[in-house]
Amino acid sequence: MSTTRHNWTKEEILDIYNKPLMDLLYDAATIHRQQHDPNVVQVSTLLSIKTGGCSEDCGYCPQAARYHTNIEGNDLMSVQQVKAQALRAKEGGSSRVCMGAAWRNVKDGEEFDQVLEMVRTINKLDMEVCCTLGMLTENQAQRLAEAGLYAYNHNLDSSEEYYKEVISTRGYQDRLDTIDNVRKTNVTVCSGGIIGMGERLEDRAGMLVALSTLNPQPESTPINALVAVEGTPLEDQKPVSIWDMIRMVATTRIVLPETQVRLSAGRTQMSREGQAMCFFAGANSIFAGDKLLTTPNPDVNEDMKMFKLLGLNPQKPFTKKVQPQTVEAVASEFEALGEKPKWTRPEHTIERNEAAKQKAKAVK
Ligand code: SAM
Ligand code: DTB
Ligand code: SF4
Repeated sequence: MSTTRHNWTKEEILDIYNKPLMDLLYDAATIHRQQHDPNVVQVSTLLSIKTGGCSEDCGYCPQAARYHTNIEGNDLMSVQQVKAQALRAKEGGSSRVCMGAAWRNVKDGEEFDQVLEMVRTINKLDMEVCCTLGMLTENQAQRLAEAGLYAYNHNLDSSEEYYKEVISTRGYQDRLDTIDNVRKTNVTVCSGGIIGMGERLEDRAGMLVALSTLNPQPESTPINALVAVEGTPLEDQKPVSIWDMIRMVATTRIVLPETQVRLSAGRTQMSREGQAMCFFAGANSIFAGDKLLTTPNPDVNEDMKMFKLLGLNPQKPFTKKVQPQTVEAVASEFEALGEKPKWTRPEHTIERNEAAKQKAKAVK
């Protein structure tokens, strides 16, 4: 049985990543089978509950207000809209709903109260509820936990070094602090990253060092292939090769043996054969739904056909951890603190982000 280590070095991880592919696949699949049922894949449905207009400058993101992308922005969805979508997702075989908001951080007030009600509503449908809302204080994490949140997604996205080349409006430590705040509650941590942003292999390994050092390690780890969206600073990045994706998934499986490795953005570019190799290499979760947040994702029916072809079964909700109890708003033991936390704004200059911003100004 493999043991979970928190002291991996970048060199060790690079050695794994660069192994002959057959050795890498065999090692990853062996660990995968020791820790997980290899024929079960968890299905998460993404729902963009508030789209676009974000104040951050993340170089990969079509929802950053400062870049000119072709997305349709939306205010916060209603609880009823979210409930309807969650029911559809449940019928489609999904065990989890992941609600994403284009926010830098959560602010106490009406909108957050509405999100808490969404969490209560979906938990009562007996589905796992995940949120990804940006940075959180400990009090906000507690309130989400009390509403019945199962997971919080907050990605490290790259190595600490390369993060500075992609985002100038917040620092790596802000991400770690939010993850820490989630860890103080009963909510599970979902944290991973993106490959294909122009990073070196050392940065992919560096991100895995950072994730593996977390103790406990994240319960789920999304591996996104960059979707290069026109108008973003990373619009010209070349698509990630399937071999890179397979190597990254396999390495993640070895370094984070207990986590659920999620095939995330970029699946529309992957063949069924490519995805099958990722499942063999240790991926055991997908984002389902015809859309990710703003970009396309494979059709749900096509995914179910792929599951049938490969003999994969969708994971039942609350297989890994018991369902959290929902506390109603009136019975809450927490109050909104209205804190104004000091998340950092390093504001260093990233040339390609500046260029994309200037291009957008010229268009607008
Ligand atoms: N605003 C929150 C935040 O940044 O944490 C939550 C939403 S944000 C869109 C969630 C994650 O989506 C990011 O951390 C990143 O990993 C992923 N993402 C965003 N744009 C992407 C793209 N073009 N390609 C791949 N992944 C992307
Ligand atoms: C994650 O790691 N990937 C998802 C989810 N967590 C929120 C988001 C992918 C977004 C891809 C670009 C888009 O559709 O806007
Ligand atoms: Fe905003 Fe999140 Fe997009 Fe960054 S990744 S611009 S924080 S929505």
